[in-house]
Amino acid sequence: MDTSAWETRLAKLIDRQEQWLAKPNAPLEDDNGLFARYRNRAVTRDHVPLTWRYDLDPETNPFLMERMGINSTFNPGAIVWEGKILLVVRVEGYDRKSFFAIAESPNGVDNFRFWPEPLTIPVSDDPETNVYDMRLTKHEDGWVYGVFCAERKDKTQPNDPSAARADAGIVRTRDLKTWERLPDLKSVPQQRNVALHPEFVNGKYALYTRPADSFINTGSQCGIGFALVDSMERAEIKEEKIIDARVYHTIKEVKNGDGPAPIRTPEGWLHVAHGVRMHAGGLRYVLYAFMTDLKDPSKVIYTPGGHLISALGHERVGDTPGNVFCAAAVARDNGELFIYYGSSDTRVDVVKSSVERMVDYCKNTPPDGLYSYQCVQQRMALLEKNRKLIESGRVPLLKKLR
Ligand code: BGC
Ligand code: BMA
Repeated sequence: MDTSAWETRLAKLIDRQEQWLAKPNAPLEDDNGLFARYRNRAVTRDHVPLTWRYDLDPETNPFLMERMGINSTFNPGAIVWEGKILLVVRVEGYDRKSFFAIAESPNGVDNFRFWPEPLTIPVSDDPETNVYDMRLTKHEDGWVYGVFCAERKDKTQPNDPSAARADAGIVRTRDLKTWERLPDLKSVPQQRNVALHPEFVNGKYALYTRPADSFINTGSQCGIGFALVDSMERAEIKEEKIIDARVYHTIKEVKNGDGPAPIRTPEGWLHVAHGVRMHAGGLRYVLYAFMTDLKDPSKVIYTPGGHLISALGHERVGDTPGNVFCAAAVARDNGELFIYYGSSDTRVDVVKSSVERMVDYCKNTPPDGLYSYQCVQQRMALLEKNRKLIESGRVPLLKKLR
């Protein structure tokens, strides 16, 4: 073992990571009036501490090789905590198993640093093979809940190694350090993408659900559901109603699922969800927004048409090219709103908007016209309105357009 070469390599690894973590982030200029993307990714696998990946003993790791690599960091849940923004990141090892780890940033856009250890949340009596995509909810009952997908091999189909079942795992904490595991959500259909509403509804806990007949296909089940449960300690879905259905030839034809717990705004609950369609290249995941009524959160009031965010540029590159997926959005007291999303199941990206802008977007963007004919009519209406404005001369700069 060449001690000086080993140490030089270690020094380089440490320096390189520190530089990466400390890199300031900045919004890009070319925003769309609704949100701004950022120059750098928020969290990548290179953010993961070296101590989780390398055996740092020169005796047992003379080549200083990365024995236990991290493949990706994505689909976080988020919370504002003591003035900082914390993400519970889905961290996936080279072994394809995910686990959760908290990354903390003072401003929500850069300097995300993982806490010293990953979360070691207790497994249930029937241990899941994989856990992922945790939605965090600061509930009015005083607990912080995490609802995530707990995936197990489907033991009724022993001869098919791909047969699996998705259920909603539930944990809760008061300090984000000690996590109590509660029984999984009891549900006849499979459940992935479940989020807990932050307030009681008619004295009960309210869940946004995503029932599915099988592991990949939702089958006869039709979209984002809403269910009331008496307790989170024995949560069981007895009845769920679909509040946001899948629709033919839209961004949510094949599947959809709610993202983070909705954000309270003066004009309704703001949701960021994902919609999926199928095409020759596979499943395509995009993000969309909708709002529900403040008094009755199961009542959808605004449905801006089309996607809010689809993968662009570097976001298109990764393990599942072209997909974006969201389980995290936070609003700060000053009205700033950050949306965190996994791009191509590879890293965490962030955009900045505001509650005011998102509400304006939801209220004033026409819903999907559903037919090409209607969609071109919507566009013609816009064009006509603009034409009249140009002719009126009210906005002199518009003379440049025809
Ligand atoms: C993967 C998820 C994926 C799901 C359905 C799971 O095994 O870990 O990322 O969403 O399968 O395709
Ligand atoms: C799903 C999700 C995500 C993932 C997405 C795209 O079904 O649960 O974990 O980001 O597929 O692959």
